[in-house]
Amino acid sequence: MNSDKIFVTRPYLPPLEEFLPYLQQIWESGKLTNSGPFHRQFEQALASHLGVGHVALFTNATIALVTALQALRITGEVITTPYSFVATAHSLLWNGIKPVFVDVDPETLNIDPAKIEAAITPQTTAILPVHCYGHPCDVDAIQRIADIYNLRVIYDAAHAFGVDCHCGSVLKHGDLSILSFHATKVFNTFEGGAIICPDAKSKERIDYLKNFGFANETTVVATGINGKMSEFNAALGLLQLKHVDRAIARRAEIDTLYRRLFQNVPGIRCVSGRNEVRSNYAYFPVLVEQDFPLTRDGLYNHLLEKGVHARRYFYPLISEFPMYRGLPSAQRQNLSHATSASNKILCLPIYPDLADDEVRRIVDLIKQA
Ligand code: T4K
Repeated sequence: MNSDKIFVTRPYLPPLEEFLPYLQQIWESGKLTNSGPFHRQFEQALASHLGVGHVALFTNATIALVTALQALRITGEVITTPYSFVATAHSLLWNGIKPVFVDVDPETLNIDPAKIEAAITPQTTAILPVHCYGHPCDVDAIQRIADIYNLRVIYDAAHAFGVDCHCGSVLKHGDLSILSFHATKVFNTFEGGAIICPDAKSKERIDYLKNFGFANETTVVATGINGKMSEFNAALGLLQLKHVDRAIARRAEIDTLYRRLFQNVPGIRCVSGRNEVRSNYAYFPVLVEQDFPLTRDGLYNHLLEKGVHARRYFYPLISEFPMYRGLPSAQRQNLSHATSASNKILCLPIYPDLADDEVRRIVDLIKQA
């Protein structure tokens, strides 16, 4: 990777010498995967770090999402947001479920609870919202609707590691929440993910499902998949837990600096969450409004020419991709806020190693555009 370029993110890695003893243990034990000692330790340490009851580790968040839907036996139609990474809706298609897209709130860019009820049909079995950018959804409003219509709620919390809302960890809401530990996330294990489960029984079922459906050596109880996290990834996760609070604190400083530097820059609107008590500063999304001299794509290309690779998360909308665009709910007039945000959004670089001078350079490039 060219070192004078700045990318939207750069994975946080602990000092290599701190990881070597973990590797040595793996080499000595020969236990590489299938719920080994690091896997068990990491599950417990993670649950306590996040303040949640039960954690089932996964090889990535996409397989975790697919498995979560399978675990709850979700069928028919599921209400979700088009404003997300494509894995959110793909997890529905992998389960033979029809996605029904609902527009987002124009401020938070999370699913708008006020629009959910109108999308419910007799086939609806669940809601799959996303805590986009780690900004919590309106979890109370969503739960109220779910309770009235007897729907399950599965949160795609891929961005929401360590985020708290009014009543503690946002991961405690809904029936299940799914985290991603991909290299590009606030907390990474290279690749990885997890399902946050409310009780030991649901964790047990999920653990079977991620291990081909094996309940014991000779009994297969369901058409499970191989979603297990390896000892390598679990060991790295254990070590990363020691560093993550400091990494998030540095992200907070960068977020504050961006917001200060963008005060009085016409046409650049910083996206903010509404419901968080503790944030993780996973992304720094801005909306490039009409009074900015360049279009969003103009600004994206301008930055790219100067060596800054910002990203258009999330453009195109999921509902624009070929496997979704034929759905009635995918029509643009149904998704006007999501469509508008998708055409204006730009996620600027934010990661613990990003220097203040680099943040100033990025903002100067934007001001000069
Ligand atoms: N749900 C939501 C809401 C999600 O956002 C995601 C994933 C998922 C579910 C599924 O989670 P996983 O199954 O992945 O656990 C990235 C990630 O691949 C993806 O995990 C993430 N969301 C999505 C928002 O972003 P790309 O295509 O933008 O990644 P890429 O490779 O272009 O990386 C972005 C930048 O990060 C690069 O320009 C440089 C830097 N980078 C990246 C990698 C992979 C590094 O410096 N080192 C690296 O190893 O999708």
